Amino acid sequence: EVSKGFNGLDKVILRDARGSSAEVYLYGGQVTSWKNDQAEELLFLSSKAIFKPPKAIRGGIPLCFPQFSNLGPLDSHGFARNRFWTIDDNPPPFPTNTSSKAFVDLILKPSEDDIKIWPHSFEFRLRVALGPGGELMLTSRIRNTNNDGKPFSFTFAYHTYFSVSDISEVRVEGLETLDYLDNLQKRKRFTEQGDALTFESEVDRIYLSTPTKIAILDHEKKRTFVLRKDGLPDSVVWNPWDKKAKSMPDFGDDEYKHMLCVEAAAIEKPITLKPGEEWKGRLELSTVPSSYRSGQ
Ligand code: TA6
Repeated sequence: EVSKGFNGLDKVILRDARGSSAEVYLYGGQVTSWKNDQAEELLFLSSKAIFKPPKAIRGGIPLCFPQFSNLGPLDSHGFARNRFWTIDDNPPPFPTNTSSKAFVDLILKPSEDDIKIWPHSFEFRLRVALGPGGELMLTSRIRNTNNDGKPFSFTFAYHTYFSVSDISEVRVEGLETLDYLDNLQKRKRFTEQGDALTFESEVDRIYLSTPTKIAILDHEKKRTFVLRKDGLPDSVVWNPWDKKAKSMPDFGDDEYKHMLCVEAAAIEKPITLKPGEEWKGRLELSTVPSSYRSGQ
C-alpha cells in the first residue's frame, strides 16, 4: 500500500504472508527497508539520511543510472535516484519466475530537463518483489525509446547498503582471485589475493567479471546474505571507514561499523542499447543461517 514516509514522501510497503516486508520510496525508486519474518531490518539506512530532494537517500538500495560514480559528465551516480518515480499500473508482461504476490512496479521516464543533461529517451521499469521465502528481488528493465535512431550507453549499479553487526567481523566470499579497480588508487587494476575479503580500513573497489553469487557473512548474527545477480557482471565493495564517514553530513560518524555496500553493477563494459532494445538487470537478496568459519 502507498503511505507517507519521512518528510511526507510517498512510499510503498510490501508485506508477504510470512511476515517479511520491504519499503520503496517513489523518490528515487529507492528501497529503504527489507525485513525478514522476524521483523529484523536487513538493509542499512543512515540515521542521518536526508529525505529531501534533490539529495539522495543515504542507505537502502540507491539506483545508479545512467552513470555509475563519475564515469561520465553527469553528477555522481546519475540522476535516477534523485527523481520521483511513478507506480506503473499496466506494466508489459513481466517475464519473472516468481509467483510473488507482494510486488510493485515503478517507472521513470526522463523529463525535458533530464533530456537536456542526458539527450536520450528511455523507460526504466523497476519491479520490487518479495519472493516466496522472503527474498528481496529487484528487476530493472531499461528500454531505449529514442525516435531519432540513436543508440545510448549507460553504466548501472544497485548500490546496496547491507546492515551488518560489526564490519570488523564480516567476510565477503566469491570475489577471491578476481581483478578489481581500486578507487582509492586512481582506479588502478589489482588482483585480489586468494582469500575472502575482510575489512579493517576504507575499501572502495570495482571487482570485474564477478560470479552470479556473492556471500556476505555476519559473524555476530551468524547470518549470511546471499546476493544473486543477472546482467550485472561487476561488483562494487565500499566501506567509507572513519575519516570519510565523518566527512559525510548524512552519515553518522560510527555508522561505518554497521554497514557494507556490495553493489551488483555493470561498469567496466557500459551497456549499449539501440532504439527499441531493452536491457534487464536482476538482483536477488536472501539470507541463510551461517556458521561463520573465521580464518578459514
Ligand atoms: O560505492 C562506491 C561509491 O562510488 C564510493 O566511491 C562513494 O562515493 C559511494 O559510492 C557513495 O556515493 P554517494 O554519491 O551516494 O555519496
